Amino acid sequence: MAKDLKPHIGIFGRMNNGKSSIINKLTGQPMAIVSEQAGTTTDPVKKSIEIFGIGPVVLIDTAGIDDVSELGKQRVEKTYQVLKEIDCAILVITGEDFGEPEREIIKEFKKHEVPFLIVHNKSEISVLSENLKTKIESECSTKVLEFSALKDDAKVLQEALNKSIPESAYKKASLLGGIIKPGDVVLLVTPIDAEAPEGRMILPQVMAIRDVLDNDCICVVLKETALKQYFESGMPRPNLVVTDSQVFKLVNEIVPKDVMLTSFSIILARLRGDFENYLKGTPHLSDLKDGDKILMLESCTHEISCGDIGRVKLPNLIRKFTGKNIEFTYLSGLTPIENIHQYAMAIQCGGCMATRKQLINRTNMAVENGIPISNYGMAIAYMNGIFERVTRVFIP
Ligand SMILES: Nc1nc2c(ncn2[C@@H]2O[C@H](COP(=O)(O)OP(=O)(O)OP(=O)(O)O)[C@@H](O)[C@H]2O)c(=O)[nH]1
Ligand SMILES: [Mg+2]
Repeated sequence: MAKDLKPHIGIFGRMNNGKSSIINKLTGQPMAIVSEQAGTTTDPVKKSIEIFGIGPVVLIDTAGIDDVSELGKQRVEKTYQVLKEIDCAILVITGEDFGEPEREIIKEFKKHEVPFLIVHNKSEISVLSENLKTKIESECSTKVLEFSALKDDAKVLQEALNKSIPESAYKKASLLGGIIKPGDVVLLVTPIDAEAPEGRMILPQVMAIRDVLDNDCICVVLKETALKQYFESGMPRPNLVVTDSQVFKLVNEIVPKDVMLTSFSIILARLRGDFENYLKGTPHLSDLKDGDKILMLESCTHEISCGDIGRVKLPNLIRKFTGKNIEFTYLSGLTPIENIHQYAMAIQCGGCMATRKQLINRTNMAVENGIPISNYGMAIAYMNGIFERVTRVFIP
């Protein structure tokens, strides 16, 4: 979780522009390999560091965007992958070189909504001509910062960087943020059955308890068997009830209709992924036809828990729910999605090993092509008939 709190900053530009030197300058330590040889940095390199005036960040050094050799093309591809996980970018240029490679990457920054700053490095040799500077600044709607990794103090760059990092990069992802307020009573219904781990709670429950406390609310944790008693014995009325999906039916009956009710799977989906589009896409499960294909996007590699849900339980449930002959294709990690139009729907796993940004980028291709998306937890909630009530609290 802590990882989400650190802004991720990528550094891009042509080979030999001084990208690695700038990283070293920002960190104040020789962290990245610098050499006069073009193509020194080959793979994206992540460094978790503290920048004066900004705090802890993750800096990502990349290979040059102008490497046209066969191997170079693969490196450039990896460099472009970095765009999917950063909050902010530095584009390094030198001399009077501003052309196709720069325009191409700027187009991607814009597509991924990554704020960027342009640094003209090696400026102790030559500054950018006024003409080109004006052209770049108007074309990119951003200022060009003159800098020399060799001679200048890092401060000017740190200040510019600080302004470019969006607030969202620091924001702690909150499971219940925005729907509860300080002082609220939040009731968590956590069944303890044979599948529950010995002597402890499962991760989503622990995360929810912590989140309720972080939001300065009062947390009540009980089993479904104690729920009726809770409501009948004059205990404080909860502002929100979060339940395990397995016992939804019972909880739905006991919790008064005017009390907000949701499930652990839904709040997790909201934390990790494109929740708005999951909300819109999930009901399409009811429109599936014989022969439709569903793309299952797996972002983690735990074979046992997620694998079983995604490869066995969920497909069985979908076939049973729709009564149709549905085909499933599985894609794991960051494997590129090919021919998205062949799919009637895409369903993303819970993504507990991925960041929200990675997941959103993963499902974006489907969204852009008008393919409905859902996620494991939301699809299960929908097919269990609880979708409407557990998502109502999130619909403005
Ligand atoms: N004169 C001058 N030289 C610089 C400056 N910054 C970096 N250099 C030199 O430029 C060369 C390339 O620097 P790197 O930091 O390795 O450049 P890079 O962009 O990481 O290069 P690749 O990893 O090969 O893509 C080295 O010889 C650096 O010493 C600068 O501000 N002024
Ligand atoms: Mg380098």
